[in-house]
Amino acid sequence: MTGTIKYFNSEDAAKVLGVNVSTIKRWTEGGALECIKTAGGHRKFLMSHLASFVEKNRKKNSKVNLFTLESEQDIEISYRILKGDYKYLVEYILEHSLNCNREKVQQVLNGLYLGQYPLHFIYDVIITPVLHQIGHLWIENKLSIIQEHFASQTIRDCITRLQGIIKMPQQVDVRALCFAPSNEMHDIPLKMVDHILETRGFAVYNTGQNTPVEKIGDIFDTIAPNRLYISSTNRININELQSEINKLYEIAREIHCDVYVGGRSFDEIDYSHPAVKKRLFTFEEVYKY
Ligand code: B12
Repeated sequence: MTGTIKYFNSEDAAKVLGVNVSTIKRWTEGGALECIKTAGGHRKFLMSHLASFVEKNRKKNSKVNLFTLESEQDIEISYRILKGDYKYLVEYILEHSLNCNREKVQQVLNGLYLGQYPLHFIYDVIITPVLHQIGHLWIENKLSIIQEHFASQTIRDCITRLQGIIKMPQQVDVRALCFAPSNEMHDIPLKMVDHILETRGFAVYNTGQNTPVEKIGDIFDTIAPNRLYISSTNRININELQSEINKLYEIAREIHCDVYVGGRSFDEIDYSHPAVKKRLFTFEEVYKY
């Protein structure tokens, strides 16, 4: 895991340790932080130099910008986040979600958010590719069904916990109902939609997995949502699904509620209804529209 990085320069070391380059220089000159000097006089750092500094100087290191650095691997992750090495981070999350290692997955997600990446970006560029990878591995019989469940549950938990550290804006007067129809167990995309809408200041009502449509009229009366987000991935019984979704479109139209749809079922499900504003394909679009 640590094999590919050979050296950090002073700027990298400063970013990883959360200090200025001048502080890095001072620490190296004072001998507190080891380094290698190149023939041209530049400082180069090995991961082990930063790790042993962190180990010996926990107090000095209190201003770290992403998370507490306690091991070489923490430094590596912090560095990859700062460099935007998404391919590495996707692989890392995949590996640790398959092992149900929530702590490691959470560290990366929190680190990305604290590193100023927008939530929709984290979902589009990191989480979605991880979930797609899990799908590929499963199709290729490289994962057991249990491993697939382990991984998706770990991710589900970690995105929920990430939501706990997100700074919420002031509420605006928009009520959004997030809905997953009957037989729909894929609720991770809907959760991510829900989280993004919260960051827009909307009041969000999420029905969660597998929601029958019959009683939905009551909810529309009580909440009077301005927006309805329908998420559908599973298309086992397409006719039943279409008729459920048609009911939702109709109820929404009656109360002038705008409908947004998302998920791969809409490759087959008709969404050319006057209530439907848009089919959304990315989490960035959920943030934008
Ligand atoms: C995790 C997972 C599960 C988990 C779900 C856990 C959970 N709580 O969500 C479990 C194990 C329960 C599961 C079960 C099943 N699954 Co599954 N699952 C997946 C997996 C690996 C990831 C799904 C996911 O979250 N993707 C991430 C989302 C964000 O990506 P996306 O779906 O491409 O969506 C994009 C956009 O459409 C948009 N979007 C998606 N939804 C929404 C919603 C809104 C409102 C908006 C605005 C946008 C939006 O965001 C994404 C960004 O590009 C996929 C593989 C894959 N390629 O996705 C299979 C996959 C979806 N599953 C599949 C299947 C077949 C099943 C089962 C039938 C398996 C079985 N035989 O039991 C069951 C069905 C259960 C049911 N009744 O729903 C198939 C679906 C094929 C199809 N033709 O529909 C897939 C594609 C795997 C495969 N390649 O065969 N699954």
